[in-house]
Amino acid sequence: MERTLTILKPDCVKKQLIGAVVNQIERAGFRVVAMKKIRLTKETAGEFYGVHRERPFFGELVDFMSSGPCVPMILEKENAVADFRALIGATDPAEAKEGTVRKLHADSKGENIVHGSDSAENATVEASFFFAAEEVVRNN
Ligand code: 3AN
Repeated sequence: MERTLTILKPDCVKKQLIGAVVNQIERAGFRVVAMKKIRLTKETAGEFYGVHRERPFFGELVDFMSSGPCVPMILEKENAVADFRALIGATDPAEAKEGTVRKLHADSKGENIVHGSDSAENATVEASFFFAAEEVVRNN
C-alpha cells in the first residue's frame, strides 16, 4: 500500500465540489485515511509550495491557495502516487485527458481543483505538513 497527499483547493471548495471529487477518488479505489478542512495563510501556503518560490507564478499560487478553505487528505492505494496523478490529469486542464478531475472541473493551470504529490517521498513530507500521527486512521 502506498500513500499520497492531495489538497482539494479553494476553487474546489468554492464550487461545492468536495463531495463530487471525493466520490470520484473513492470510486477509483483510494481510501481516505486522513481529512480536514482548513484555511492556509499566505505564510503556510508559501511554506507548502516552497520548491516553487523562484517560479514566476509563486505569488499568484500563494494568493490563490490562501484565498479560502481547502481540504487536505491522505489517500491510500497500491501505486497511489502515480494512479492519483493519472486520475486528476495534467496541471493544465486544457491538456488533461477526458474524464480526469481537472478536465471535468478545473478552469486554469493555477485554479486546477486538486493537488497531488509527485513522489512517495514528497507524499510523506506533505502528509506530515498537514496531519499529526493520531489524525491518520485506516478504515480497517
Ligand atoms: P502539479 O500540481 O500538477 O504537480 P506543478 O508542480 O507544475 O503541477 O505546479 C505546482 C502548482 O503550481 C500547481 N498546483 C499549479 O496549480 C500551480 N501552477 C503551475 N503552473 C502554473 C502557472 N503557469 N500559473 C499559475 N499557477 C501554476
